[in-house]
Amino acid sequence: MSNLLPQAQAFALRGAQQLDFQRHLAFAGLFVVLLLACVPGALAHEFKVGDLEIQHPWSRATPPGAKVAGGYFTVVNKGSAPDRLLSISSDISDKAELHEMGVKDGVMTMRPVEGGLEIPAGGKVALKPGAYHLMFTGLKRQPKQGEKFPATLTFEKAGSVKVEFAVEGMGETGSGDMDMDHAE
Ligand SMILES: [Cu+2]
Repeated sequence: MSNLLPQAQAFALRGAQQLDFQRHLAFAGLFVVLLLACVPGALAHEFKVGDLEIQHPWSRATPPGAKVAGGYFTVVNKGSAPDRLLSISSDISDKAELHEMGVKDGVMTMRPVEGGLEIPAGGKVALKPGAYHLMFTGLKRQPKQGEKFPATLTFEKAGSVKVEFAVEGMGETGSGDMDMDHAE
């Protein structure tokens, strides 16, 4: 009896610790949920092909009659060789082009990226408003906020991968980055 007591105590203590741990876990889970809720567009979705990871492709709702829409995502290259994003296609538009933005004589300009976009070995490239981005030109319909539309990205080495662009609100700039509207 006398040596049962410490065991019972130890058992009770372990139970309490476990409960405490579970409570911490619940709080941690809640914290993550709250954190995700605070970051716009953080309902993360990603796609893999070869050594590449395509993170959170997103686009923006467009006003009626608009002929172009932007496309944004981050490509992470986990491999030891560089790769190259060569082309993009989607049913939502006639064409999709890779653009880069720059400042020339104090004026923002954008131009097509020639020869594809290099994704360095072990590095990443972010396509975002005000920088490299996709442009869906000749829209066949307006992307609507809350929907997803499919597109295919083709890389030189990794090949093709089907992704889905999450359509966000018209004013969405992607984590507060500089924004610029495309002329039609
Ligand atoms: Cu553009």
